[in-house]
Amino acid sequence: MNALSIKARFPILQETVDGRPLVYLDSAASSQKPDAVVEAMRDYYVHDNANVYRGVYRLAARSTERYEAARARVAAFIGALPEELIFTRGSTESLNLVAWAWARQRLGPGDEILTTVAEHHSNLVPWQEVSRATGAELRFIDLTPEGEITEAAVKAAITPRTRLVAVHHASNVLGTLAPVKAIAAAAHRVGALVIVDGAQSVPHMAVDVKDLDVDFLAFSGHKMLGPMGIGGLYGKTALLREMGPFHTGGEMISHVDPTASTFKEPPQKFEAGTPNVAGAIVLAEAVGFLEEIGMSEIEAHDRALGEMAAERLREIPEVEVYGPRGPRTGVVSFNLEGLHPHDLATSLDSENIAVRAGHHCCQPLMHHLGAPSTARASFYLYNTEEDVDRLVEGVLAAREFFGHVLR
Ligand code: C6P
Repeated sequence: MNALSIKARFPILQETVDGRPLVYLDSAASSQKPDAVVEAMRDYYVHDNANVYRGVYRLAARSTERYEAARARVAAFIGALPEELIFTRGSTESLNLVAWAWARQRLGPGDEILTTVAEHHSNLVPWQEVSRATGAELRFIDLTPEGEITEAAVKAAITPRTRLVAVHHASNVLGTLAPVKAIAAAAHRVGALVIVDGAQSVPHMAVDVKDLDVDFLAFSGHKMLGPMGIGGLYGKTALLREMGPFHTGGEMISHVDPTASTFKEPPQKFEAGTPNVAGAIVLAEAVGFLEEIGMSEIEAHDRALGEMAAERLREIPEVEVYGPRGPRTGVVSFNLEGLHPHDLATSLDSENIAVRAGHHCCQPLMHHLGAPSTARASFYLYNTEEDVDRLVEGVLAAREFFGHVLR
């Protein structure tokens, strides 16, 4: 995989500030977009724009066909059937859909929801609210001190009362991977469902929902080269069929009387109102781009850069790198002793290096790690070893500049 030639296909990464190119190390927050994706957006609005399902004219039919073709392509990317993929605004909406349309309808006192303190707030707060509304108890799988989920801890936490297990696939703070397949098997043994937050895995590795045997999987298009405002929820057909709707309104109904309605089959049952047609079509284009490069190549590339950055940063005595050594996605969280991560990120920005700093929407995990906040570098297919060099040089320059504070 030639990251340099891939980088050349991302217009924003060709721009310079003070003659220096941007080193973009915040893909976990949102990825950059290749030319083909930017063009696909324009192409849809120039040639095919019309609302879907509603019109009988040819333009509307074309738009509908492209929307459904996009569904089939994105579904295939995660090993799903088209009818098992609901287009949503992203991971947050997908997780909330399950919280409202499944959990709030099915759970009650005596039931348990199992999750971890390493979840992004989007995969924690909805379950807190479900617990408050239904009386189901929210329980936590023990993490290792470094923030990992082990199979043993999962087995110890699951009880006959567990009805739902909600876990991340890849951590947005540590880049660690959860043993999702084993979690699903353990949950299914007690009749519980598993919802996986795939926001940080689907963009970076081949994810096959059938192989993992998860019941629901949430992901975001904007983290995988697609546009903002589009993402997906995979759900097993039988579950989607028996669930009631989330939002209600146009095009999700089959018949409406003044006082009651019947609903379409999934996925339309869960897509009320005008969907993000352009977003879905452009996301399919992004999926094509990722497939062209190859997900196993992308996974190996991101992991190699993440591990290289972690090792090089660990060599700086004043730097603490969080999380265990070993397999990770291309995400590295770290701190420079004596310096607030916001100051570190601002210093890196002055070198045209973009990293995120803060709690990364994971306050309970920060508490677990004993760090109120961290700086985070996240790598993707367009990053190069030179980007790692620039990051390490930037951290050394910050150490130099703030030396009086650190000493
Ligand atoms: N994490 C980050 O910088 P949305 O915003 O709905 O596309 O994704 C939410 C979300 C859910 N789960 C995980 C594991 C995530 O990482 C995110 C988004 C970004 O880490 C923005 S907070």
